[in-house]
Amino acid sequence: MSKITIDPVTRIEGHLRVEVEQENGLITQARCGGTMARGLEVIFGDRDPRDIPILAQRICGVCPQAHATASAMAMDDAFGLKGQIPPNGVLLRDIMLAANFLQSHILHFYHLAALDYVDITAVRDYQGTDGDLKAVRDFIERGVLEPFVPRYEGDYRLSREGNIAGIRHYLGALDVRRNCHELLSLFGGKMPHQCTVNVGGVTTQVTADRVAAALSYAREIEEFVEASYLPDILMLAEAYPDCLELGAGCSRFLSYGVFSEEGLFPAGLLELEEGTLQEVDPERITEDVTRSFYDDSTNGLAPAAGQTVPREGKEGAYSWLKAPRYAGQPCEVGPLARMLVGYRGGSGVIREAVDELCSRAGIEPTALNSTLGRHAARAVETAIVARRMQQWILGLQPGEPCVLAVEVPDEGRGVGMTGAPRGALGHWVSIEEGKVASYQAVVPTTWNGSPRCSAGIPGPIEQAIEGESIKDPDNPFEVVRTIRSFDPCLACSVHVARRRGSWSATIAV
Ligand code: NFE
Ligand code: MG
Repeated sequence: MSKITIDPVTRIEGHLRVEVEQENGLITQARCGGTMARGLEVIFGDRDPRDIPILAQRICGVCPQAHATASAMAMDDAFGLKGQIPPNGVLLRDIMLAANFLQSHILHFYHLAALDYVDITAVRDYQGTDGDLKAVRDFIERGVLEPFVPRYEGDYRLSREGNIAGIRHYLGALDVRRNCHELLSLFGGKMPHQCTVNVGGVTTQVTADRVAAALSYAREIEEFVEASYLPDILMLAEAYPDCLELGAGCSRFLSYGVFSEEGLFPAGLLELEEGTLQEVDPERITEDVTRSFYDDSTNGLAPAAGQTVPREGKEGAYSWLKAPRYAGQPCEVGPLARMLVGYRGGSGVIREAVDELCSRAGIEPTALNSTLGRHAARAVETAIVARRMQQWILGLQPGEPCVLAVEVPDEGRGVGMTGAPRGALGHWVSIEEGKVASYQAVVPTTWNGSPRCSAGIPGPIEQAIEGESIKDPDNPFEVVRTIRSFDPCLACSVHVARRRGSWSATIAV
């Protein structure tokens, strides 16, 4: 038996440490720990509620729009405005969140995960005329290999042409991501961390020229997804079929739904093995802190009553992530969860897109519950969002209102449950004397990357790694491939702060 420690796991967002025990190449135990502490929920305490949708974006620079959206929805609820947001405001929130989904998914696939499968050193002997590829070749020839190495070696299987195509799309994806941000900025002023989504709607104006510009960006983004992203996934499915057979997590999938288009991304809890799909009951969500660096007195609280009381160095703890549980069980969240819940939950758009990709790849939809399947599900979701978003843009009404006038209530409680690129996202707020009295965010990577709970049940990423085989303990590429397929973001999932020097007794909010 030996232990392998990967710390930090690179090409993800944030600080993740993974320890695995292996015996004769079989992983017997995995522990996933978030090693960073931050502090956003605490910072929100005692502030004007209207500041929070702006501040909450600072939980993360990759998915800030999801936090703005969830926070604005929580405030709509607490202010008594749920269901009253002007149609333009609802659509703009969807469009801006969609732009961030596209940016985030394309970032994750091309700039973080693809290098697990695409051998970038194949560009070394590139003799063609593409100026960008020649620039990468010259860069590598100078001996500057970061950010492409260090990497785990030993399992690059694409043809030379396949690798070159992957590298070309890696570069093209940089421009596409800029376009996603520019699209969002048309309505948000800037990106990351736009300035217009707030309680009551979106503080901008819809004009015909902005609609035309947004549509043109969206069409260009969709072209890239159809011409590069989906074909690249099919190329990987052909070259790495074994990656479609490993890496299943807890096989219990949770989605809160996302975007306002009726029936497109339904909410649900799918138990894949039992084949059951249930409605989501938010009352069944709790956060366990048995193996997390938080005070045991806060164990098992529902988010609406949640507290954040850090206990650095707590005996037996190994992560700054709490362990969210639904009815006591861990759940996988993310594009795979949304695609499987949508497939079972009657979304015609999802069913058609999943069936099309699966038939082109020659696989069954259940094969998506795997390391490479998570990438395929994310690509399908990207295509759906890129296509539907154009309809949402066309639904905007120039000159019509986008936001309500609001008044801060003395008291209120609210919840905003939606989807972030990485999965189900919930924000819970309570307001007292017109100020934020408490705030809790339960975030996708907190679900996926959670440590064990009081029942000893490992989190979804831990479960996905346990039982995997590794060929070479010095190059555990199987482990990082599986971890990256979840697209972890540790900034989102810890969001707890340490005040200068020591933890403050008043840190609980
Ligand atoms: Ni920092 Fe995030 C997304 C959220 S992940 S990227 O998507 O919320 O936990
Ligand atoms: Mg939290």
